[in-house]
Amino acid sequence: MSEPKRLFFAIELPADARAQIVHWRAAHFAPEAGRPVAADNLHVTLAFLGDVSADKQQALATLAGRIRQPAFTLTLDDAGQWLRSRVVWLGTRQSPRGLLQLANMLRAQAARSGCYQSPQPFHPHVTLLRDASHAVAIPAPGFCWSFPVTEFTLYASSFTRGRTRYTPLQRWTLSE
Ligand code: 2AM
Repeated sequence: MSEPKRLFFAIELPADARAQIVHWRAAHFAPEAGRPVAADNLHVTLAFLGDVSADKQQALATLAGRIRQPAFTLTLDDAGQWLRSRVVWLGTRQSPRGLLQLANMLRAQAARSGCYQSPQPFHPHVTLLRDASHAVAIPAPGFCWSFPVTEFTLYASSFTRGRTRYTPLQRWTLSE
């Protein structure tokens, strides 16, 4: 039997947005502010699933395939720091309704399938820095990345040779 995989549903960021965000991050945060998340790993988590068996992965994928949701535009125009989890994040001042509906649906399916879901409300974000244990200055408003979200992705998270890697396993298209 195969080992369980650590899985999560997320929104991928377009490559040009990732490149611009990484550039902006380097310009605005000192190296000691925290550990930068690799450009390839920048994403918005929709639902964290934890360690999942192959059978449960299949069941969750089938449920995800039943979701009928319209595409939406995501605008990343907010940033902040959570000292408790020691992350600096990029977020959105106005969450599109489609994003909240999609996350709610995936989180409900995950909960019903027995994946623990945090009682904390969903706060869509892109983690930019980890281990940010000291308060950092957040850049003044004015930054903005906006892109259409036309699909969502099931990712596997692995940790090998000291590096976290997120591997896309499967994608589902949102209706136009
Ligand atoms: P984070 O970026 O805010 O740390 C893969 O680990 C993704 O799942 C990350 O985006 C991470 O969020 C999120 N994640 C990890 N553990 C989680 C948990 N227990 N509850 C919710 N999200 C989690």
